[in-house]
Amino acid sequence: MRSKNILDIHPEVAEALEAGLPVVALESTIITHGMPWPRNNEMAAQVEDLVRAEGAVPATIAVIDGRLKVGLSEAERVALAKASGTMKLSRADLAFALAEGRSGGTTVAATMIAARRAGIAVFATGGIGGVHKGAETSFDISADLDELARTTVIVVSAGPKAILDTEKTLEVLETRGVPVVAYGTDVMPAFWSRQSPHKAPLRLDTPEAIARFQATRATLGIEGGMLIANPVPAEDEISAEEMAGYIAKAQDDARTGGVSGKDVTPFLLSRILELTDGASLATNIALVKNNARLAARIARAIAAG
Ligand code: PSU
Ligand code: MN
Repeated sequence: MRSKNILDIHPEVAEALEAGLPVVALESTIITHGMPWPRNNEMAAQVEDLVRAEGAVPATIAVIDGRLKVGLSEAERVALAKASGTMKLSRADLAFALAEGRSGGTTVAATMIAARRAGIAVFATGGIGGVHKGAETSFDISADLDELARTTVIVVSAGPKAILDTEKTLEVLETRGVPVVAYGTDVMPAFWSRQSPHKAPLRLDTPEAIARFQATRATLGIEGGMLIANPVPAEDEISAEEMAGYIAKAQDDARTGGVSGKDVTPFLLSRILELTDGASLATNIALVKNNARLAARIARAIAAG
């Protein structure tokens, strides 16, 4: 699966993969488009440290000057976090950025493609993209959902972002055969909040059980990813009722401003940050850390398995 000429695998990551040690992939659209400087860089550094503290090697994935990086040096991470005009890369344009020598943050979809190629089984993010509210007219459905259906990587998230239509997102995932596993709860979490109104399709309570489930799928010859929905810690959550008002206002502003395509998610996230006076960003950072911790434990369970 590994192809050294297209991937720039950081030596620390390459050694860990060679030795069968636990590795956790991390995305970079959250750095380039999801959070403002310098919090994005602080978050990325803290998440990497946390993965190390849990006994796994972090591999932040991004495209820098046409090279697909699996694991960044500190200087590369800082430059990416500071840069403006970087692309937001998904399945459609990952290869474009490589062919054209561009730089960009990789979304969940593009990070999964690179992780799979590198031989990394587990990936931590904040929230996946999904079916947007109003998708029945806008057709705005994230490529993350199709990627989950086809690429065998375990994705640890805090549930679909609450700016999405959770019910429709769950329907699409079910149709495409993607297992959605809530961690330690029967209820689907909703990113900034621990609870959505929806029951989780599946529930597991330990990293070992998640590793066993994915191994059993592989034994059956079932390809594709799995979505783990890990609720944000109680002390960091913002209640769904409180978020609903901010989300509706941000969506209104997006509509009025004619925001479309790949700009929708970054616009909504930054507008919600303003409306909540920064509280949504603190919660976003807390939930990414929480997901990185669980991803490291799953990677360890797989490596031990
Ligand atoms: N989660 C966050 N912040 C983000 C994203 C997720 O907390 O910025 C990014 C992810 O990279 C995800 C992308 O893949 O948003 C989805 O974008 P879209 O809806 O355009 O597919
Ligand atoms: Mn979209």
